Amino acid sequence: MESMKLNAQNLSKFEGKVAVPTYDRSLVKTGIVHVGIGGFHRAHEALYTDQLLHQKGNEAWGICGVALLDFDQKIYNTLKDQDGLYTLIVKELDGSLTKRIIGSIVEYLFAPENPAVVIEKMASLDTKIVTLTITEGGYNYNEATKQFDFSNPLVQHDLAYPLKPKTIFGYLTQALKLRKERGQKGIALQSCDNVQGNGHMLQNMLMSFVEKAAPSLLEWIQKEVSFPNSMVDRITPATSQIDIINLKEDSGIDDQWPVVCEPFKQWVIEDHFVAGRPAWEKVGAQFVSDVVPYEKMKLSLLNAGHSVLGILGALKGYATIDEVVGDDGINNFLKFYMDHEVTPILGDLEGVDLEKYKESLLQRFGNIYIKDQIDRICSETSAKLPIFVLPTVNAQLNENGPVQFAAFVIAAWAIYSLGVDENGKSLIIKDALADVLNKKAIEAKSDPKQFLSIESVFGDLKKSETFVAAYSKSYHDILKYGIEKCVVDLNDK
Ligand code: CS2
Repeated sequence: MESMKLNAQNLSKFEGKVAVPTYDRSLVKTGIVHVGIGGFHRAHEALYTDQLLHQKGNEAWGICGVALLDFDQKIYNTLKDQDGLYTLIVKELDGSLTKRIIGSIVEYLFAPENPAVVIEKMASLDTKIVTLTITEGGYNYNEATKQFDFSNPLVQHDLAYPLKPKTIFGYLTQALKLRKERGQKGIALQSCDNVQGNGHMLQNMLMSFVEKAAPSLLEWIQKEVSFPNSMVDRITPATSQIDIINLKEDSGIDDQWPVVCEPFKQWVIEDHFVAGRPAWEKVGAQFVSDVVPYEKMKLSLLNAGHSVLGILGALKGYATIDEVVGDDGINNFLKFYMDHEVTPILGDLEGVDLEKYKESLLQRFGNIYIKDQIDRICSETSAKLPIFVLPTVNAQLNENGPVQFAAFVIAAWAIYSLGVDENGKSLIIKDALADVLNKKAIEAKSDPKQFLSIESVFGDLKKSETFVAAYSKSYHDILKYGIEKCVVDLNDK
């Protein structure tokens, strides 16, 4: 099929082929500044907002997408080139594709190019919410000290050059400072990351930074700014070249960076927006008074489940999550982990059928059309496990409960961090702590406990004799017998 470049001018030509924004984008104002315009945001918040913009009266809620890191230049360039437009491709369970061009990102900024413009945008009168997807590691929280990590060189930079910040904390501080100086009202800062109590985490980390950077601002923030917690969910694998080519050939859309995702989506939000908010409930978001139990369930079952499949699967040489779900040994291992180690610590969740939830997760993970990359799942594991798995371990240890399966996963991660799978193929470790992980993984070969001594990841877990015993046994067993035999043995116990 003949293809045409995706941009505002060509938009009407795609009508009829796929769903397109039918609202007048030129009337939409930026009410939300969003930082982190990767695939997940574009499959989730930007979609909810696009759906809402189709209903009259919501023109105040367009999104300005901010690329914060140098690394994000490519996505910024693409959005700029395509007037903020992109295609969202939902890979349905039966293999069919539902495509939709999303129009809610009406402005886009590349922060490293011009930090002052981003600060002004966040401080603008029209902006009512700053939302964030800055990843688990973006909160700059140190598991060992349980504090904001001031030793981070980027944080040091922001303290030295406040008007040219590099971290989200530097940006927010400057923007809030301007708002205060101009006598404006506060705004809501909403984290959309996979972090337990993500709003609280954002608040605590920001306040720690402000205490050093601009202490006179603390009181104003306490009074004027809100930090709603939220639970976000939609599996969004990295877009492949094949997705791009198929879109061009099948629908004639020449989109440099479409987003692909699963059909399921969920957004549970605490209704705590000091400057107003979009009526996202009209398009399926749930507003609740306490989101923490939902987050706990999602992080410790879905995200942890991903990490379990990812780490064990990577060692066995699999490339995608659905392949691992097809491996009976690992699949049963995950079920055991969920049932025996996670479920007991979740307690009763009102209105949630946990058994159904776990079943639905296995179905979602097994979607053969998604082809979610193990590489994506295993990237930045050092920031993920402290959120996804360690709270479960700590809760179980407090109750003298079982930690065998979690210990096995961590032992597998120590071996994974050597950078070679069980077939002798190298594994590329994408992790901010890659060097430390590798160094400790090498030391662990003669003394497995060494891996647990990375305090910024494990805190004082190495002090638990129960955990260390289970972990060390798993470590030796995996090296001796391999994942396949070990998971079967564990499942049989
Ligand atoms: C994944 C998440 O990054 C990960 O390890 O578990 O990106 C997951 O796909 C999303 O949180 C799903 O909502």
